[in-house]
Amino acid sequence: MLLFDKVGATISEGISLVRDREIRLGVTGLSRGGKTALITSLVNNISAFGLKGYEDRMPRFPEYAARGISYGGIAKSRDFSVTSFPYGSIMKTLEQDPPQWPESTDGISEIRLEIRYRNSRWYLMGDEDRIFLDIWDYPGEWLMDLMLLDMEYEDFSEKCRERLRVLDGVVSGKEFADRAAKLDWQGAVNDDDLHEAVTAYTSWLRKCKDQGFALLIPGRFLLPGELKGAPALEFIPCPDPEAGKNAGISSLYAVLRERYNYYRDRIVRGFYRECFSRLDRQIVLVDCLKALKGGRETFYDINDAFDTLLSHFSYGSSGFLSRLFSPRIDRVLFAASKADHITNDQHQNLLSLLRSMVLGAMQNVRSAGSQAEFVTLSAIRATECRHYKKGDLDTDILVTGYPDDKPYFPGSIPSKWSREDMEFFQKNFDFRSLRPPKLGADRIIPSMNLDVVLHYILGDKL
Ligand SMILES: Nc1nc2c(ncn2[C@@H]2O[C@H](COP(=O)(O)OP(=O)(O)O)[C@@H](O)[C@H]2O)c(=O)[nH]1
Ligand SMILES: [Mg+2]
Repeated sequence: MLLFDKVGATISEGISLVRDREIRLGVTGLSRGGKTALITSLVNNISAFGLKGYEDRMPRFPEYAARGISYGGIAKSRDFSVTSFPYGSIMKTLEQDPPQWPESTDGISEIRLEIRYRNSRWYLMGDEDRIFLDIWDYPGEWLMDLMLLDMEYEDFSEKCRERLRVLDGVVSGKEFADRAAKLDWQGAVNDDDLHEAVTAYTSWLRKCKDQGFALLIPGRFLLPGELKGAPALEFIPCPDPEAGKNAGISSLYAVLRERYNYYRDRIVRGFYRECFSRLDRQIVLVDCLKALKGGRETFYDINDAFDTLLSHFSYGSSGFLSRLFSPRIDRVLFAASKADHITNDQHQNLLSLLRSMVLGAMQNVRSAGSQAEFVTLSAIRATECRHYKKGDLDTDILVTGYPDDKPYFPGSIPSKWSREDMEFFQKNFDFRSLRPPKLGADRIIPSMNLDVVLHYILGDKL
């Protein structure tokens, strides 16, 4: 009997190996876009898998009931060099009285969950199988850096000059330009002067980011993670296209080119190899409301950023990255995050807007043979939408779980970009900073469309 059990185990293990047993899911988006909130909510909701009555929360995840899914716990990470996603401490802040939103973090983190389910294959019928969902949180800002893999220092400098020119009307780059022009590019490095120029460049990037711009390089200047203060970040683009011509090997120009190369080859490529190239699926969070608030430039910048960003998801045989590694993302989900800021009647518009923002990027994904879908999402839902009818007034309104918050109608969302709609939105939309919801006795985080996300990410693998 023992022997039989053993053989049985080996056989089913053997078969399992052939099948997908792990899904590596990347969650990305620009900082403050809602990544931490989404991962927290995913972990929280998945840990409720198998609880009585939970299927009522998953109407659009039919595999949930069909496969008898349950939660197997947080599994050991396979990569000990990566920070664990701090689920426990985030739950503590959410369960405080009053609840707090989790603090913002940067850098990569990972959490691996075990999910159990009943097998549907005839030869395994009734057996319980398991799949690991390995979730990776990484900043979208780092993703922008992937374009550097293809660039020499000269190309990088050229690209930055172009960005400085294009954005100049919105965020002046004069401070940086002045400091960079004062440096002696053919002479030896003066660390203090260089540092001031780096600081000026970083502060320009930061201001652009505050305006909602997304295509900002190098990404680590904004979110350095463990590289804070490291010499690898002490470089800047060269403002003068001719400066490299007569630069000797110990000149400032040569030193910065070398630092740039280090950044590209070690840091960016390292991120690509360790994290990005191993993902199977990807959720891209887009904070459309923030883009709308930012106005025309921001809106188009995010469009461009997604084109650039998503060109790295498309690994058709001609993609330059496919020559280097073998990425395998087969599904991308674009999610308009924080959708609890709008009423139900506006979701269709938000979805159309999201589509219009990532249209170019989408075509890349699809032509590479991957699938892409769109969804509106609230990971940690702070409001509920109710219908209000009194006299002539007939409208959807939002209510929060806090008695001192008055119900309100935030306003409507344009379904696509137009100057008039955008101006109307900026003037009239009531964008409140919402307090996080108080969790009930079941400690399950309320959300919106999380079942759609889970179906898309997990459904076909069960
Ligand atoms: N109302 C609401 N706010 C959210 C939601 N998700 C994120 N937020 C807000 O956005 C902020 C940034 O989210 P976070 O997950 O930390 O972003 P990250 O930087 O991408 O990890 C949070 O502190 C919340 O204020 C959501 O589903 N609903
Ligand atoms: Mg975060």
